Amino acid sequence: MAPYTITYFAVRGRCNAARIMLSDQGQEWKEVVVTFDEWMKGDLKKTCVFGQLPKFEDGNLALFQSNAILRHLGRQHGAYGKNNKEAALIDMLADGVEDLRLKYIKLIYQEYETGKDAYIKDLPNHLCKFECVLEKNKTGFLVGDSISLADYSLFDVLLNQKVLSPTCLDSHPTLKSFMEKMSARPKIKAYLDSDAYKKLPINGNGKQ
Ligand code: 6SG
Repeated sequence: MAPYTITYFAVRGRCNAARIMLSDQGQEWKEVVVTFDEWMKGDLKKTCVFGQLPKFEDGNLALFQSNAILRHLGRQHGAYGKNNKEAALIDMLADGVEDLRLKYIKLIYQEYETGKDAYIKDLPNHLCKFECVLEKNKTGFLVGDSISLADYSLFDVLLNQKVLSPTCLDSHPTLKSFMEKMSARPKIKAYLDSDAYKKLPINGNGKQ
């Protein structure tokens, strides 16, 4: 058993991409689920570097910040490019995904009722950037010819966009086929079909 522990709320949220990567890489991990009441006591928060979850433990290494966790796993499992130039492009793409993720999180937690229509209307302007990168690279991955942490992160964020707006990929055939190929990877498929995955809501406030 790999020495990995994820401490987080009972949501997919900011751990979904890491969980998908761990599954695809054939890794096991332990989940420590933190309830709202436990979190509100404040004892755990005090021990978190930025006062937030997720916390990820790899043996005696404790990591916070979901994207740092993804990059650590990318380095450990060969999902961070073949060289420094590919790694730089992977960082760039992962940061692009983070921009869309932040916009999505803002919608979900701050302005779902008032902002949803405008968000969906603007979504193609974000999706087309990733569509373009995938079209140019031609390998089915964002960078180089093998899967990277940026692919896992994009896959996760797009799963959420499809729930929010089921038709959003219809005008983006390359993204659609990216999603199909990622979903069909046997270990990802098994994880997405698992009860552990299905029982988790996407977000902490029930909106999606
Ligand atoms: C929330 O924002 O779940 N962490 C969140 N919230 C609690 O006191 N940049 C970093 C990163 O990438 C962002 C971390 C992130 O890792 S994730 C956190 O720690 C805090 O700030 C989204 C999520 N939200 C659910 C939630 C948190 C507080 C209220 C709703 C769970 C449900 C109730 C309590 C805990 Fe809840």
